[in-house]
Amino acid sequence: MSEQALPKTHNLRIDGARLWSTILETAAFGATPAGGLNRLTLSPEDGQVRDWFRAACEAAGLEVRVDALGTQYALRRGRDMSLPPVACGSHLDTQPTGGRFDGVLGVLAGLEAMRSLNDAGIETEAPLLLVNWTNEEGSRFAPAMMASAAYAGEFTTDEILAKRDAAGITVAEALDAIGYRGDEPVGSQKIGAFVELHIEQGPILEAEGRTIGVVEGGQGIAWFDGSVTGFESHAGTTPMPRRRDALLGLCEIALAAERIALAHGPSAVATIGESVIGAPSRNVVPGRVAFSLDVRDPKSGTLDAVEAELRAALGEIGTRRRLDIDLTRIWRKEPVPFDPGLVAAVESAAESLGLSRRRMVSGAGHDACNLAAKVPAAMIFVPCKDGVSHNESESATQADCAAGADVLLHTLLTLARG
Ligand code: HGY
Ligand code: MN
Ligand code: MN
Ligand code: MN
Repeated sequence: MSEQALPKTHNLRIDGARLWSTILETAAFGATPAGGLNRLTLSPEDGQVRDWFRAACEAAGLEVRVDALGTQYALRRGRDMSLPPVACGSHLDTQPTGGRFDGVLGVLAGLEAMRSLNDAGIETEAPLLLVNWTNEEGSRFAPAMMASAAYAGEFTTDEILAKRDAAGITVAEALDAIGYRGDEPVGSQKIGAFVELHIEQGPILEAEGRTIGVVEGGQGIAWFDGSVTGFESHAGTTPMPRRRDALLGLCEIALAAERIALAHGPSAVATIGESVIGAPSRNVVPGRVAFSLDVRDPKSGTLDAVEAELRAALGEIGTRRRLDIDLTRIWRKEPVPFDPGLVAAVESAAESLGLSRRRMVSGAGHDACNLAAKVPAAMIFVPCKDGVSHNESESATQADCAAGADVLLHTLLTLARG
């Protein structure tokens, strides 16, 4: 296409230094001494970053609304307000040992795209929308991607408001505590399409020296709550063969989960991320243990097979060790394909920017994986150092963040006809 035929936005780029400074500025809310973030959903720190986000959006001329689960929607008007907005965004909540980029990059790159359009005086045909989804991480309140799941109709608002954290606090109480229980009904905000920029949280892009991941979908996820019940007894007087040690039972369960995931490798993964001994005491043989289990694979059939094989293993462990073992599935997210048209729009944006790229499936869950059930959705990945995430050392380069934000900007321009 000749230069004069190119759309006037062809050479538009975001301001990478400004994007980077917002990432550093918001990293102050919930900063940990190790340089990461501990900004659990609906915590005071989450409230602070939400306040920052609202002020920054309003300063950029966006109209900010909040729904009944605290999700923030920042609208940039378009020429034709009868069209459903083209949306971007992600989440600002983090894991307890989280990093500065997981979720944050998608939200702040969306803000940077809006600011860059303002600077260039560009108005799009369709309105644009920037979203900060409540509780993507699922660390404090299960399941993960909770608010976008409610938006997509997987849960009712009341079901989510009643969820409790480990301290027994409900989502409703936590929202009220930070003043983010909005009046907009969940799902009332129209969205015509949703594009989420995110760090890959895995090693592929970095290993292949590529800048952009054109994400075709998300893998399946199954979450379980488990318990092992044995018998508390004296650590000094109970002979080893007579013990019904719940913790040793859990150790065997963990090793069985690893063995079964490896047998369905290389894609299947299984993680016991939480375990609690009931009434812990250094001189009592543990009688009760509670644990969580996270199983993932790109194929539903493999999720089923891993669960079935694990249940068989638990039966054998329980019989041999005289333990009662319960495993309850509390959440299942099927593998989800993104919209081929949107995936192609992401790919051609990356191509027009001359960025190295490859198609891939997301190993992590994302809000886009829920939106995809309701509207066309797609994702853009950029590399993170050593593929590390959900770790305080998580890091990405300013150049890669800027490249991802440029792909987001040009994908939004294509979809909203800037
Ligand atoms: O669990 C996930 O995949 C997401 O990071 N919350
Ligand atoms: Mn995330
Ligand atoms: Mn995460
Ligand atoms: Mn996400």
